[in-house]
Amino acid sequence: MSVVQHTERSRGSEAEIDKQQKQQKHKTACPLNCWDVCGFEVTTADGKVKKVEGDSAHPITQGKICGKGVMLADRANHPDRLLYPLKKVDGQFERISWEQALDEIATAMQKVKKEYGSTAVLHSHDYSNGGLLKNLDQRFFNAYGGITELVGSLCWGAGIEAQMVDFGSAYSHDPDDLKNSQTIVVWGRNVTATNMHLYPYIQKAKKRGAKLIVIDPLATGITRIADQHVKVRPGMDGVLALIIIKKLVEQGLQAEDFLKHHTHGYEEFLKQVIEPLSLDQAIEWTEVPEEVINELVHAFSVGRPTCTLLGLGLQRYSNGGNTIRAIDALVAISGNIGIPGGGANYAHLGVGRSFNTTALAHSERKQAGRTFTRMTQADEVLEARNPSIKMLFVTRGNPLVQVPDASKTYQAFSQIETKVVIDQFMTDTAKVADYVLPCTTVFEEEDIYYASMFHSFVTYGKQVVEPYGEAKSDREIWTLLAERLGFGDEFAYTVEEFLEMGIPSLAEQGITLERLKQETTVKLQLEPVPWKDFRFETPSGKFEFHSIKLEEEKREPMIQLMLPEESRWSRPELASRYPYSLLSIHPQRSLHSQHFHLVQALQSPRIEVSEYIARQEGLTDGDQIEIFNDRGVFRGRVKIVVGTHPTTINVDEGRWQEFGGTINQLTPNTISDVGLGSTLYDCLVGIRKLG
Ligand SMILES: Nc1nc2c(c(=O)[nH]1)N[C@H]1C(S)=C(S)[C@@H](COP(=O)(O)OP(=O)(O)OC[C@H]3O[C@@H](n4cnc5c(=O)[nH]c(N)nc54)[C@H](O)[C@@H]3O)O[C@H]1N2
Ligand SMILES: Nc1nc2c(c(=O)[nH]1)N[C@H]1C(S)=C(S)[C@@H](COP(=O)(O)OP(=O)(O)OC[C@H]3O[C@@H](n4cnc5c(=O)[nH]c(N)nc54)[C@H](O)[C@@H]3O)O[C@H]1N2
Ligand code: SF4
Ligand SMILES: [Mo]
Repeated sequence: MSVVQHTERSRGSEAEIDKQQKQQKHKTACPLNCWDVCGFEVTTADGKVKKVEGDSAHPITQGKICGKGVMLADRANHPDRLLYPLKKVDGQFERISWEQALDEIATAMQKVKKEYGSTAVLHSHDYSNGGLLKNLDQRFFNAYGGITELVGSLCWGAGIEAQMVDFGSAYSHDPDDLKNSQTIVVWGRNVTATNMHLYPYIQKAKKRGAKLIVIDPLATGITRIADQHVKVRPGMDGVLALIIIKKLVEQGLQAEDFLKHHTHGYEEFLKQVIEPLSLDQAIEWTEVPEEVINELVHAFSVGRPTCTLLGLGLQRYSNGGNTIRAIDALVAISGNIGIPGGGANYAHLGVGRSFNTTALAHSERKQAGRTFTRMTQADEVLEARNPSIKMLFVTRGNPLVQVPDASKTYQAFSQIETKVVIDQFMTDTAKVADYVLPCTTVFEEEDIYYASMFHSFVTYGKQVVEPYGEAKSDREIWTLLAERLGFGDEFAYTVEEFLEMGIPSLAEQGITLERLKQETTVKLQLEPVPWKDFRFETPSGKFEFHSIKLEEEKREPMIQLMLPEESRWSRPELASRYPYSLLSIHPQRSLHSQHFHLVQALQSPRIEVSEYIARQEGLTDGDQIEIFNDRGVFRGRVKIVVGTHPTTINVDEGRWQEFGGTINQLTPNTISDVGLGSTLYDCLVGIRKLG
């Protein structure tokens, strides 16, 4: 070996050693708005994130995460990542300094407040990052004087209120409790795509002999392993639940004792809602044959304990609240409430409620206020007077892609004088802004991740790398703006002090910030079998078929048999023009719009049609078509899918303009029956083949 070679070799291995020394592993959490809130193990080197893996010590994650979590490293390191503040000048974005950006934004806010009042500012946000400190946006706007805020939810609004009305709150069983179920009903939850860590629990239960029924118009990963796939017509699940109840009661299979002692309005419910419903009518509406309805009666009664795992898709309809109420009623009447292995598992509010977010929001500082709903924000911006909306902040959201009736949102936002977007990428929403401020990713900030809808673990996430470029955390941006606006004292706290502010109620469970930092992932003490004492949080203390809360609010108190707004029976004329139901479910490989630029396979628009539709319209795979209704049009290539409801189409949501545009050009921006929920899937469309 020559001398040169030798020195090169040793230099190489020194570099290797150097590199390995610099390589470090850290624990943090997935910030994405997902059921699972995984624990991460992150490898860093040279101040960059190198790799994201699942934390093997996290009891739910068990070392496995989905591709969206893995790709967060690519998102952080992406060449298109925003790293400097930008200002639009003559239609083009120019790099400016933070000083300039913050000074100009603060000046504009002062001017707006003085001339029009603080409610001339709108904050349009969603929940794309599940960190506790993300609630500081509210603190900022409250201290500013109170603005126009968004209420309601594109996501789960109708179902949450439905469960509040029926039970007094929304709690789920611990995932481990699935070991006690004889039957599992996955009702509109796309387990393998959206909630992958539920899958092994279901597999285990199946191996043990539990029966799996999936009720979903589409064929998904979980329908593949189901013993029974019920392809209900979209929006008709409430009718399905009611007809199962009718048969169950006719056969005397109801939980008599529970109904007698722990429910309110049962007899009235039977008389008003169940008795008038005919089997033939229910079969026509749901398209579920009688034999299958009989099997479902069996599954909820003889097949007990029956665990119902509700998804959120089935309540994004104009009748969504009553759909969830009808399913809650079925679970209650069949005696599956408060027992191990049972439950109407929709959400898990216990987790969020364990945190003191109101202390972080500091609402006492608010002097004025106005609310728009998330669904109707565009209409309300267009109609707003005294004051009209002069300034817009968008954070933790991409409303131009994710909010229904997208062309209206575009129109409304475009007319607002000053628009500020805080994001990591130049999204479709950022493109219409006047100022775009670059924010850090999960790896560049410290927080506690707590927002699971599925399990009760919370994870402390430390900062594992310095902010990239000039990116700043949302907290820091609010702090710097607050200082300029004269309420810097509201933000004169360290990250640690803010985190402490949000967790005092955890102390009762022996959970302190110190413990969270030490153990990273800690389980909250939540009841694994909710309602086991049959003491409900409703006004009557009982499960309410007839809601006292709704009655007091002068709204319809009884569970209603309701059909979706856009159906052949509700709007025959509309249905004659637009014969197909359009779903726009969550993409498997992207968290809404966040991963489209990272996955090439996602970038060409795809319209999934059933074999029946393909025959009706003379379509073959790859044909270029457009789907349309009165609100808009969407173009893409046909993909024929098997095993789905015959007249249902799906186009995954989240698509950027440059990859074919959002499906929300077609969706309605109306509000659900109960709760302020969206009606995104209550949508009829027609098909046109392109030349
Ligand atoms: N990969 C991935 N995972 C995600 C997300 C993501 O964007 N991508 N988003 C996260 C968020 S914010 C949420 S809210 C959750 C949502 O989690 P899910 O509720 O599981 O997901 P959705 O895509 O909203 O819809 C779920 C299912 O509802 C079905 N469905 C639609 N209409 C009906 C109906 O009328 N009846 C019945 N029975 N079923 C119906 C759809 O066919 C679909 O299979 O997922 C989270 N996880
Ligand atoms: N057609 C149709 N539309 C839907 C749905 C559907 O099923 N069909 N689902 C609805 C549902 S369930 C939901 S939850 C909504 C989701 O709607 P959004 O939350 O608006 O969707 P995302 O694509 O996740 O956009 C989040 C944006 O926040 C940015 N971001 C990420 N982390 C941070 C951060 O820490 N700070 C700041 N400032 N920004 C950050 C991301 O880069 C991204 O651009 O969409 C709804 N829209
Ligand atoms: S998106 Fe969900 S499943 Fe994927 S890593 Fe994050 S929390 Fe886990
Ligand atoms: Mo959501």
